Amino acid sequence: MTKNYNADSITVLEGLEPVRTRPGMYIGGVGQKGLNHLVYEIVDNAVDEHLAGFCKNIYVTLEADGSCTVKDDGRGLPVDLHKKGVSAERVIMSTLHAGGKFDGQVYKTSGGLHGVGSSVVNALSKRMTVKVSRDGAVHYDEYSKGKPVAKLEKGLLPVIGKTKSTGTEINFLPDDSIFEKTVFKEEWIKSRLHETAYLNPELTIYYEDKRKGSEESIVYHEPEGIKAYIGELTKGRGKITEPIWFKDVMENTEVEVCFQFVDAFEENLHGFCNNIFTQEGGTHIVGFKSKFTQLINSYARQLGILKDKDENFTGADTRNGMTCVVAVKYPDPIFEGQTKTKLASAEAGKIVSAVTGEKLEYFFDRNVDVIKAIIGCAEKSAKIRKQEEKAKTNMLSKSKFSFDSNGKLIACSSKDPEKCEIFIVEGNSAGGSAGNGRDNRYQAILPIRGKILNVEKASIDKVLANAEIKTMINTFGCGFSEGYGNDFDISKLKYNKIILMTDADVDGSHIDTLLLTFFYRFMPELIYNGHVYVSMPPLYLVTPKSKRGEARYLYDDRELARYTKDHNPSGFDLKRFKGLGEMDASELWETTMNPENRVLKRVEIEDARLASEVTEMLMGSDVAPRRSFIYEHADEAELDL
Ligand code: 28F
Repeated sequence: MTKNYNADSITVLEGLEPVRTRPGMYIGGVGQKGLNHLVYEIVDNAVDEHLAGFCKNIYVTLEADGSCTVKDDGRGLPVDLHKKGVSAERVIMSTLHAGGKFDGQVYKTSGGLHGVGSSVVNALSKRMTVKVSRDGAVHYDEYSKGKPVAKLEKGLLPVIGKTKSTGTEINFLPDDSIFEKTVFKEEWIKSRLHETAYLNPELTIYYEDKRKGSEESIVYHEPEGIKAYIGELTKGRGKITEPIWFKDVMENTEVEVCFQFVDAFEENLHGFCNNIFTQEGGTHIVGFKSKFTQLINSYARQLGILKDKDENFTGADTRNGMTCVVAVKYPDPIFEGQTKTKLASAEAGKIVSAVTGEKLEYFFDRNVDVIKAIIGCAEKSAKIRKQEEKAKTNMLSKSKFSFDSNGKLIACSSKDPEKCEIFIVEGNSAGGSAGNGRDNRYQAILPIRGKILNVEKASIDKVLANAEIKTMINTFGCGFSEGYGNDFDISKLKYNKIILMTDADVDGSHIDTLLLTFFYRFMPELIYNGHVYVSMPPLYLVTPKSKRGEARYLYDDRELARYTKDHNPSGFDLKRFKGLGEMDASELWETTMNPENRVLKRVEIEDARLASEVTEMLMGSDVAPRRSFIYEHADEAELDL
């Protein structure tokens, strides 16, 4: 049973000011991602109350006024007097890192970015109201930009009503002086809520969007838990096995795994720790993978499928075609990595490995046909791997794969990777003017002819045979990883920025998409580490008829609309740029390449799972939505100041 918290069990640090001056430190960024993080933060607290065993329902509402309301039916935040002489609720909401100490039983969804708590959301909200139902009364508090507004009576919250229920309700309106975008992106929020429901089978989450034009309400309740999640992830694929599921608790750590083999040439493995999607993996994933590989190899030998002289299947062989969720509930986890989503707690890995061994041996001993089907997948993938290794070695050995860029690269003079940037330019004409307009000390140009290969479906030897792909691999210098060998080494990357500079039309966005798919599939770390950018050439040039005014470049239709609102249409000439080739070298430099005033959008794939769906979508039939997707989901503009 969880120890009963009350006011004096809260350790507090002072002040919310740092959150408003450096919000990126606390929620990762003030773009779309940071905005959505506010919702996750509050929802996570309600989920913690569920994990503690007291909350069954959570209500998430995107209000018509742009605010968000989250409500749960847990015990209700403590409101009694804290030793600081004010209500515990106010201490929790208005000081950083306020929170209970970990007593081992409570699985907090906190750790790194995740556990900053509701006080950060409060600091970054223009308005926040808190209603706590407990002890028969509804207690009310209100804040503006983190500063308390409601008057306390002898340190206690005003009571605004009577109630028989218990729970916490928080409404917050993001502060538009901090966030550039204050419109929540519902697909990310819905995906996260659905994922949370899969991970917590006894929880029901009621989602409602009341905003004009996107009204909808959905109930997320997945009593089948991650078995249903696997069913969702393998929808429409040819099934090789049924979902295989097991769950156990060992040393106060809950391990739950579900996987299924499908007839596809890919591995799809998601890890979670205390409901946090561990995008960068960690010990729980390593523990599962190593045990699974060991088991498949030992069964393959026991069944005489692998002979003594045969080498073992590699890990990747045994997981080819596997879609899997590994979810652990581990008290006081340690997270590491670029986005604090890599579980570092070694103990967790050991426990996952032990539970996996015990449960799968029990299952495979009683389902020989299933283990045989799984081994069959491993055999198929080992055969293809060996063929590809052969193809790759003779490809590498042939001088064709020499380390030049087939003479197409317009190199820069500096060799300092930190300073150098490379523009991938569509077509030779634009390449020409980019070559003349650039700063040749730090800016290299790689013109690519027409469409590059669609790597989404192609096999590795076809990919390596493609001239454009080969040129890029050679030019970047960091190799690539195609899933088996990991020959990618980001420390060898020769450029700090890889900038896609294509026409702002359908063809250009198709090229962007093909390039992004190539990077995502073969050099994902380039994206994770923020090296990939999309340039934003101007769409229009407005030249006032009267000599007094000066010509101006406009970068999108919104700027044009604003310009035409402030200037009468007959007073200026409007030129629409159809492609980069229409700009001469100095225009291209001034508007799109000069770090002083260019606008670059950093490509950042927040969630590998969604990204792979996105790559599917991006590789779909119609091209149009691609450019909008790339710009809509890229992070805020990287202004080189
Ligand atoms: C709308 C978002 O935040 N729900 C929450 C609780 C309940 C307790 C609690 C929360 C004490 C010191 C950590 C109540 N009674 N929904 C929410 N429900 N926090 S947040 O306690 C805070 C702890 O800091 C609670 C007894 N124990 C805990």
